[in-house]
Amino acid sequence: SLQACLFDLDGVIVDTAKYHYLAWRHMAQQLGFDLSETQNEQLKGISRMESLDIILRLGGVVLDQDTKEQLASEKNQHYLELCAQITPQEVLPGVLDFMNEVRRAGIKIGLGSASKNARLILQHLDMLPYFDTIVDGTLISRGKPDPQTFALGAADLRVPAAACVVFEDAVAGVEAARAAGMKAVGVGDPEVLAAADRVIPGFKDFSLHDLMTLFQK
Ligand code: G16
Ligand code: MG
Repeated sequence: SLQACLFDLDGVIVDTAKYHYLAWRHMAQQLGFDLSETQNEQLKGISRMESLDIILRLGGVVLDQDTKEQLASEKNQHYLELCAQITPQEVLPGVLDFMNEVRRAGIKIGLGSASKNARLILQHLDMLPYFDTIVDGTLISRGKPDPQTFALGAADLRVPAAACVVFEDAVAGVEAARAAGMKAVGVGDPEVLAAADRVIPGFKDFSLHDLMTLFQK
């Protein structure tokens, strides 16, 4: 049965995905091409440098390593400026109610984010105390869709993968959860997240009982 809930950060707990998109799009436009929202889907859950490689490929631009690192660092500075005014009010609807219910039921809570800024964002949201473990982009060597992020979270919580449910808004994240042997609940569009075991639109009015019901045959 369920022993841990592992949450992605961007797009699940808070909509920082929109800030990532703004910052990447700005960079692309400076390089002379645009980045569409559809193209941006491919970047969700993907590490910073891998995202940059995908964007440059989309724009047909080839750059040397130094220039790429410079661009990635500028994008991150722009992203952090956009994130600077994040307050606890930006926690997505229903997330805290759901997490409080999960905690009261004795189920552990973990974060599994590709972001190197995850702790900072959680701090802005006053949410650090909710987590029994935090796996972020500073701790992993293989990003999503590799299972490492979620596998590390479960190991730290000493919970078997089969007893974990992962909440993810990204295709790569759903893939990572499935590859880790966990149940994947997609948060967002069922068409985009077709590989998830179940898909919910968000946490508004979503209870632990609803989660249990989702997985009853
Ligand atoms: C997030 C975003 C990705 C972003 C990645 C790295 O992952 O979804 O778009 O590229 O983190 O972020 P940073 O540049 O802050 O290290 P997640 O897993 O929280 O959705
Ligand atoms: Mg995400």
